[in-house]
Amino acid sequence: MCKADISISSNLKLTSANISKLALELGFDACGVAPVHRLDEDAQFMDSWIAQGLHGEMDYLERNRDKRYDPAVLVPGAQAVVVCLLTYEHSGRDYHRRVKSLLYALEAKLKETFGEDIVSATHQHIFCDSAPMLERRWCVEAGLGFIGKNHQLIHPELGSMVHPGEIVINQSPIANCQYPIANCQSPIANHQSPIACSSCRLCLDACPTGALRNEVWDARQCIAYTTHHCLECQHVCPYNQTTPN
Ligand code: B12
Ligand code: SF4
Ligand code: SF4
Repeated sequence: MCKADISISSNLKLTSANISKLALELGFDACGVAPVHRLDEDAQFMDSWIAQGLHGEMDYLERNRDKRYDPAVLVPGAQAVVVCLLTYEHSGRDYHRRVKSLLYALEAKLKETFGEDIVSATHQHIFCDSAPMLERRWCVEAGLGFIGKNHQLIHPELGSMVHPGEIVINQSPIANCQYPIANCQSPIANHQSPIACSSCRLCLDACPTGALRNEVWDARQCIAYTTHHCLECQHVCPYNQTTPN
């Protein structure tokens, strides 16, 4: 199906704003869309991070790096990444299940509205946590926030207590949203944005192991590496003070 067919089958144009609207109607707390490209800078950073052994025993981070750095390798024909956020409050403990069920509902809506060809018929294209995707980086690309000194994706209004999930789509939306999807350069779209955290260092001081104070990020020093249960660097963050903990 070509783009002309898509506009005939639905009154809605395939725009990032319309995709976001459908996502919010289904219950997501935020949504943005980013054009697919290889994440060259992140790839360089992560290759050197892994070469230093800072990922510890998380062997899966070593594998599938070609896919991890480029969604078009992960999903052939990929054009854009639809990134959705669900707050901890709305996702509950079993966040993988909740985020994925909403993503499947969104996929159904996208197909109904824009045509079946919007997603790959042959490759998995719905992800939350488990896939080789640099999820936090795609959140930034989609204009959903910045990466703070605590390494978390921070949405300026929702804070960092959000779980991202993605649908990789095989059509390219027309850019018409607040943050243009073509190379989103919103002021918050930088990794480790100094503007966003400024001189704040609350999370660095609150981290019980000192992991965040080190010059290099060693995942093995993070309590979550072994127990998956530490929120200190998020509880103290001013961006989380208006959202329920
Ligand atoms: C491996 C992993 C972990 C590991 C390692 C953590 C880490 N920082 O990587 C461990 C088990 C420790 C962990 C802990 C947690 N995790 Co975790 N984790 C992941 C996973 C599966 C992969 C992350 C990854 O690729 N790491 C590799 C390193 C190199 O990436 P990075 O440090 O994030 O840096 C990236 C960018 O910031 C950028 N970058 C950083 N520095 C620099 C410097 C330069 C110069 C450049 C160019 C780029 C750059 O490059 C990197 C690649 O994009 C993702 C899911 C996914 N598929 O993305 C979830 C994920 C990141 N985790 C998540 C969560 C919720 C947590 C915890 C809060 C869980 C908990 N309650 O304890 C903690 C938080 C710890 C912390 N402060 O980061 C969420 C994050 C949500 C958010 N708001 O950011 C994710 C997205 C899962 C999800 N879908 O909900 N996690
Ligand atoms: S140990 Fe806790 S406070 Fe420190 S980086 Fe890990 S999750 Fe954050
Ligand atoms: S606590 Fe301060 S330094 Fe840490 S992520 Fe939040 S704003 Fe940034």
